[in-house]
Amino acid sequence: MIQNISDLKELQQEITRFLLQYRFALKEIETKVEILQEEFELIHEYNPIEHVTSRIKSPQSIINKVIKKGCTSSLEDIKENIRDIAGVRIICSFTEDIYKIGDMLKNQIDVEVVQIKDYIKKPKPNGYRSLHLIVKIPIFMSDRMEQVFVEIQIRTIAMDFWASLEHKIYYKYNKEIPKHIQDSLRDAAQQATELDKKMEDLNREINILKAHDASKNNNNFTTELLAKFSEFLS
Ligand code: 0O2
Repeated sequence: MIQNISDLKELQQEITRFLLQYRFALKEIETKVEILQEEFELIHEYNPIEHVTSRIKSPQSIINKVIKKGCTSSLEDIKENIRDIAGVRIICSFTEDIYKIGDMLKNQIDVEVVQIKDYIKKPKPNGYRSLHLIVKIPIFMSDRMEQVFVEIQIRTIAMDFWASLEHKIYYKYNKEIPKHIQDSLRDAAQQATELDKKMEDLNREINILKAHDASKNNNNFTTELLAKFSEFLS
């Protein structure tokens, strides 16, 4: 119970320290993703990540979830039960990239995956698709180590386009959404899925053509080299 200014200051400090661990956790995950992205570009000459965003949940949104989940308002309880206070969203080019990036993060020894929600294999009834990983990572501070939960959402541009607009339009609409609107929403999600498939097929076809061209160029190069070598010997 707050009785004086010093109690208030203590509470303020406690909240600041509480939120700080999430800021540091976001930085760690962002760095991990940046490293994967750079390595991919340099080694594989391909960048599977379009862009990355991150956010700390707003205090109002945290309070809403505390009420929804019925947990107590102690910081300890909030930390244990609200696992998406720190959130990173990774937007990939193609669906297969989502699983590649997910696996790479899962394989890092300091990343403990505590929950996977695959809304791509099993979309939500409204059509929402995305891969969610709830991970726990250690954060080292001046006087202690904290294990912090981060929610990583991985999705394609089309999935993100649908989710961002749906979020804006309906997601937190508190009343029952009329059936025809729900149907249209699901239909739009289906179109986004088809677009993902189409782009993936095109990408696969172009990759086959590129590989074919590369092997033709290699063959030409070898033939030229052999011709020069026998010319040199004669
Ligand atoms: P915001 O405003 O993005 O923070 P749980 O945390 O497991 O108890 P929850 O939160 O329903 O239950 O888990 P879930 O389903 O994994 O959702 C977590 C987040 O995914 C949501 O956070 C949204 O960001 C996103 N999400 C989930 N379902 C939908 C959906 O139908 N449409 C859109 N646009 N986004 C969705 P928040 O806290 O609900 O919202």
